[in-house]
Amino acid sequence: MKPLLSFLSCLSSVLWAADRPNVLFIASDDMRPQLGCYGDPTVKSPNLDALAKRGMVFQHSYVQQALCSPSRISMLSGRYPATTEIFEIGRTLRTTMPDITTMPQHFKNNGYHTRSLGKIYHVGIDDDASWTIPAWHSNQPRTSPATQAAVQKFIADAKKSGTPIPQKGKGSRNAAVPAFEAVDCADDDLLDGDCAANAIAQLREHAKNPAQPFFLAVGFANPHVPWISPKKYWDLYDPAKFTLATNEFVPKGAPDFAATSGNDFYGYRDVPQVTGDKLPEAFKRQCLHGYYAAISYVDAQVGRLMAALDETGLAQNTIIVFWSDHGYYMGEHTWWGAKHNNYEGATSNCLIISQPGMKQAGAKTDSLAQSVDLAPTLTELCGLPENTAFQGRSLKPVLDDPEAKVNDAAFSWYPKGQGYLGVAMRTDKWRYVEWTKQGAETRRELYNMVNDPQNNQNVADQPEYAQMIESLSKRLREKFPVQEFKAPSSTENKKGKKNQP
Ligand SMILES: [Ca+2]
Repeated sequence: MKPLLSFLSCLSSVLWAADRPNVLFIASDDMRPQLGCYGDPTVKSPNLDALAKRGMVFQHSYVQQALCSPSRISMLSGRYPATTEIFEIGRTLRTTMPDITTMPQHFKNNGYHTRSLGKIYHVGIDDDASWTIPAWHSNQPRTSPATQAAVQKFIADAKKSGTPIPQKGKGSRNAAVPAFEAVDCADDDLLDGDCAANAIAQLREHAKNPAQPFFLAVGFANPHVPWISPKKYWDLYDPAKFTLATNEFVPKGAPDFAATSGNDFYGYRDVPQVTGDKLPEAFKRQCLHGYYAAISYVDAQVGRLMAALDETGLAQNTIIVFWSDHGYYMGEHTWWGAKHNNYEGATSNCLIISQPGMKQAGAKTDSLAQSVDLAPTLTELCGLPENTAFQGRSLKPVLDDPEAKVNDAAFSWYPKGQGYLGVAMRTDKWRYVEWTKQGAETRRELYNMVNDPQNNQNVADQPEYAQMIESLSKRLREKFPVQEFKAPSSTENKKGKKNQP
C-alpha cells in the first residue's frame, strides 16, 4: 500500500505542478557586479545586459558570506550562516542540519524536476537530497593543453622527489597553472562552454515534456581565478584602456585581523610575490584582462542559454535568475583575486531576476537584497506553498515596484583569525561590522556608504559616531545575538573532505 500511496502523492504533486513556471538559475563564481547593466564602461557583457532588459537589476544585493561554499549553502538553504553554522569550505550542509529542506528540495517536493549542472553547491560538497538526480559536472578542463601537461609534469616530479603536494595554496598543483591564460579553442573545449552545452540539451529535453516544470541550476566556474578563457574573449579588450584601482591600501583604522583577504592568487605560476600595490603595472593589466575576458566568456554562455529558452519557447514560462556567489577584489585595498572579508567589495554580488512578461522589465533597483531572499522569492513567484523555515524575505514587492523596500539591512558573516566572528550590517547609509570573540573585547568598524563607498576609512573610533554605533549595534544584536565561531572538529572536516573529488 505504501509504495502506491507514495506513487499517488508523487503523481498528484506532478499534476498540481504542471502549470507552474520553470526556473533557470544561473550562478557565476567570483563575479563582482561589474557588468554593462551595472554601469561598468569597460566590461563587454551584452548577453547579461540583454537579460537585464527583460528583468530587474538589483544594484544593492549582498551575499551572507564572501566565500564560495558558505555563500552557496546559505543561498540554497534560505538560511543565514548564523543558522547553518557553515562558515568554511569543507563540510556539507547535512553535517549541521541533517533534516533541512533546501530551496531546490522544496521545489522537488512540490513536483519540480530539480537539477544541478556545474558549480552550484561547492564542488565535492553537494547535497543529493536537493536534486531529482545527482549533480552533473563536466569533464572538460579549465586550462589549455599546455597547462594540463605542465600540471601532470609537476605532479610526476613531486612524486619522484617525494615532495607532498598540498591541496591548496603555495606548493599546490596551482603552482603549475598561470593566473591567466588565453586559449585558442572553442567555447565547448573548456569547462564552462561544455556546461552550457549540456544545459542547452537539458532545456531541449524539458521542452518535450512541458507537463513537469523544472528548476535547472547551471553554475559556471568563471571568472574565479585562474582567469582562463578562449582567446576570442581576450580579443574584445585593449588593456591600455583599463582603469586601475586608486585605493591601493587596506581600510584605514580597521582592526588588523579584519582588513585581510585570502591569498590563493599568489599560489599560481608566475605571480610576483609582492603585495598587490607593488605588482608591476603591466601585470595588473594582464590580470584585469584575464578577469574581463572570463566575465565575457560566462556572458556568452548565458546568451546561449537564453537563445535556447527562446528557440524552445520555454522563455514564455521560465523565470531566470542570474546570481554570483560574492564580490571580488582586483587591486582595491591591495587585494587581487580575493574576497574573504566583510567589506562592501567582497559581500556585494550580481543579482538579476527576470520573469516572463514582467511589468518592470529593464528596471534597476537600489532596494537592499540578500541571497537568503531568493528561496522565499522563487517560492512565491512559482506559487509553491510557503516554507516558513526560509529566513529571507520575498523580493516580489520589489519586482513589482523597484522603489519598494523589503529589507532595512543586509547581513554578512566572516570568521577571522584569533577566533573573531564578524557580522556586517549594511543599511542604505552605513556598513557596520561587529567582531566578537569569547573573552575578548568587541571590535567595531563603521563605514559611511554615501561618502566612502569603497570602505577606505573606518570611522568607528570617532566620538561623533558613538550614538550611531550604539543604535546600529542594538539593531544588529536584536536580530542576531552574539555567537561564538565554532571551528569544525577534525572528524567533521574529514567527513567533508572525503566527498571532495
Ligand atoms: Ca566563489
